[in-house]
Amino acid sequence: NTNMSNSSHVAVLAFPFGTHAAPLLNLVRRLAASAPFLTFSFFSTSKSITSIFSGSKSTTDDEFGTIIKAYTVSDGMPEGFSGNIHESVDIFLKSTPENFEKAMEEAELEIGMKISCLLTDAFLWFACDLAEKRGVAWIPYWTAASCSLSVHMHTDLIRSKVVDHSQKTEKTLEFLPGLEAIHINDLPEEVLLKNTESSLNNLLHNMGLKLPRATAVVLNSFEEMDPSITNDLKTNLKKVLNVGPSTTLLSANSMSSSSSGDQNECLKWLENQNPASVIYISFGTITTPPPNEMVALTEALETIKVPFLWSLRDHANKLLSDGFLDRTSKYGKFVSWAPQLQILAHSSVGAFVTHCGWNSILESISFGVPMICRPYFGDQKLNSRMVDGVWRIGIRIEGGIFTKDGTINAINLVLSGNRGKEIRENVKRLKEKALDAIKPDGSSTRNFEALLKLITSPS
Ligand code: U2F
Repeated sequence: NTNMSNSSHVAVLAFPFGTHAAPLLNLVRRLAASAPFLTFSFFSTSKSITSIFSGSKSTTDDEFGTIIKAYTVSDGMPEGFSGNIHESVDIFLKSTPENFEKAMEEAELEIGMKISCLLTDAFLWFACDLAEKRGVAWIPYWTAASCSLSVHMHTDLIRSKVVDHSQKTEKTLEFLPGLEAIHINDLPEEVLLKNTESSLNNLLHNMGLKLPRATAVVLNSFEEMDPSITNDLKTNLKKVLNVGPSTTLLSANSMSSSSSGDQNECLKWLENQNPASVIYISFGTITTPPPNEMVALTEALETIKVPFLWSLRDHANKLLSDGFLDRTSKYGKFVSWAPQLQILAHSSVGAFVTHCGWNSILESISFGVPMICRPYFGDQKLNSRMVDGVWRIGIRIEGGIFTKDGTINAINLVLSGNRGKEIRENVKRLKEKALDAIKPDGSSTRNFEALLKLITSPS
């Protein structure tokens, strides 16, 4: 119904840190391609917009001409601010929701159309009130896994069960569907902290309380991955729509090595390696392992001389020991940014050493690559327990941190050996389920269509 859709102006509110805004923009691009009469305004900080919109302040879907226009919101940072990410997040959060409200009013004036729906990062729980004030739908997008969403939904219950913090290590979440194998110690640190102890933990707690009021909660996952958690979420939320993995992700298979994303010639390098022989290493966009772990990891690689491709930010190069780059140049390659999708899609890659950020895990599954997990913060320990103990598609590094021997064992175990074989078969099976979910009659496709219906009909 053209008239109906014509009146829809979707405001998209991004969380501008880590890998949150890019998957949200991917989702919006998919929606724009399917609903050419919608208008999308995308709100984020200037830095985030510059990085995800690759230069231009709006993006057009070529086939349909739908425009997604970017609007800048203040990040609250004083001129010349040089704090760390945690400080930046705190300052940004203090500027909300006023910064978003101001930019939304500007967009409405400029476009000449009232906002009819708020599609936001789930972190931005205040959007619940903004939407209710405007009488429009709030549709939050959870950019991580179902397991972490579940523990934030059940934070009060978990806190009531874990009165004595000394129980932390051994106790499991046997009272939560699908999370029976999770240890208290695997939880994001925010779950057990008091709300006053950090603004992120306040945010996550508030989010858990507000989400039941959302029109629908959208997840970057697929139902078949966590059926019990999905069912449990469905009993606590109005609508749960798993729409992943993103199809743009899977089209990486067809990207050519000459594409602009591979200035460092990673793919050319991979061409010269044996099938399933290379260890790909990346710790996402925020984390660098501490110096002692960098030493352990490099010593392990040098001892077994396994071919490796390592995405390592420039500032972390100094953590490598003198001469390491030269000594390993025959079988190792360092780049400051890698075309991760194409790398994981390459047949030479045998395992992914990862910090267990959700995007990395989903990408690894989508290309059937087993994982070696060294989680650092937030949802990562929880994700890694699921990878190792529930989905059985990878292993957690022994003792939780990189040691030379532990790393050698992990690499040998995943690349060869019986457990490695089982892990490889499991991840291939899960990959097939992911592919099924995004087929025309798959669960994620049906959920995506339901989402489309929600945002195209006026509230
Ligand atoms: C936060 O995660 P990160 O940004 O640290 O990590 P990922 O979720 O794994 O996302 C990293 C993305 O960056 C890409 C990679 C992923 O899409 O393909 N990338 C790349 O293209 N080239 C590189 O050299 C390195 C990375 C947070 F820390 C996590 O705990 C959360 O799970 C996550 C999602 O909420 O956000």
